[in-house]
Amino acid sequence: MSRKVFIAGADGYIGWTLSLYLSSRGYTVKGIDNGSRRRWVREVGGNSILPIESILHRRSILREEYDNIFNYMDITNAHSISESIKEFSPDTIVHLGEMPSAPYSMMNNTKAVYTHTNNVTGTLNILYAMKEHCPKAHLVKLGTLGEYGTPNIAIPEGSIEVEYKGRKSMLPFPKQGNSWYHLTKVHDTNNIQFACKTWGLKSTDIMQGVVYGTKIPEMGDDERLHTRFDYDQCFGTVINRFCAQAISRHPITLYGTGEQKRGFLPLKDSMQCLNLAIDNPPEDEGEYRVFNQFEEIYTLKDLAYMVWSKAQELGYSTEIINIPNPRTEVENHYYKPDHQKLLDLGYEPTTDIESEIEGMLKDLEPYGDRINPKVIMPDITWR
Ligand code: USQ
Repeated sequence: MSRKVFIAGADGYIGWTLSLYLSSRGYTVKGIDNGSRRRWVREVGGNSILPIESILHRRSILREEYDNIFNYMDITNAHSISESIKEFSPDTIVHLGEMPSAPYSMMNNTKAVYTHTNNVTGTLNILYAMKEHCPKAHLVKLGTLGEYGTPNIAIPEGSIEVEYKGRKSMLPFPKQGNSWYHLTKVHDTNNIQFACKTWGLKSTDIMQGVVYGTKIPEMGDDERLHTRFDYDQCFGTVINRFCAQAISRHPITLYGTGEQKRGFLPLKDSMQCLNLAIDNPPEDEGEYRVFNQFEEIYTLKDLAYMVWSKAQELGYSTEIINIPNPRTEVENHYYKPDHQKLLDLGYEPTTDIESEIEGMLKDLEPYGDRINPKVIMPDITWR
């Protein structure tokens, strides 16, 4: 099925990968990005371990190889977004264009306000552009499993039946985001639900877990197609960081006891799931639905051990250290989000995480000297 897909945030870890994934499958893609991820990472002293092309080169790749579009654009500029969406007239909008780091948002007052302004404004601009120019399109919005926090009950995909004082109602599951960043996603969720109800828009809010991985098969060994791979305390997600630490023989940094549980999925599964959401839009006008998107739940200490032992096998000797948790988060907790809807649509999970980790270590190996050990230890705290 070929669709016209507008991707906001097409230069990011997931955005660039999705642009290639859909382009190689014949979708008509228009990506937009203003390169802010590159600036945020530079600002915190980080860099992508895998070398990546400039936005200009990425633009040429999409145009010359797939006849697709990649424009430089700031999502907080309402006029530009509106005109761009009007001109392209997409049937799907995938919104990945947000500041994605919890620690970055917790740095100080300025960063908290910036994160809220950037994320909430961008989503509102997209909602207004959809209302004006493509009200029948489907918004696939990247939310996060972190919107729910870690409640002591199972987490449904969307609503929960509540009985109170003898009456029952289906209500949105309570959100307890654990950083200013996670809370911006909660605000987006409320705004999107309101827009669907009020204007009849259709949306899938993806509550995605922590993504890991260096590449997808569509990238092959072509360096020009690399997506970024961050490892600093703000923009490196936990498995990616553990692999970078192992490669540079830095101790693997478990925050607190490491008993924390999270939902994880490899980058290629994230692509498969987003593709399923795109190909299977909600049927009804005004429909807002939630997918919990992850493959499996792991404790952090099990992951640290998996990375440590694969690294040992490959000749990288390192150690696992427990450091005082810089975040305020529950460490020993129940965690059971439902995740049936994507499986019902045909999602086939990658189940061999250890092979994935081995592949990541091997992919990173040639670029190990690009790692700056000074940006690995965390110094941003929640308190
Ligand atoms: N952690 C460590 N050691 C590290 C880094 C992190 O133990 O060196 C721990 C954290 O304390 C946390 C867990 O690993 O308990 C996950 O941390 P993370 O930085 O990988 O993930 P998080 O801050 O939750 O955010 C990431 C993405 C975000 C996405 C979210 C999905 O940056 O954009 O929304 O994963 S979820 O975690 O399910 O909310």
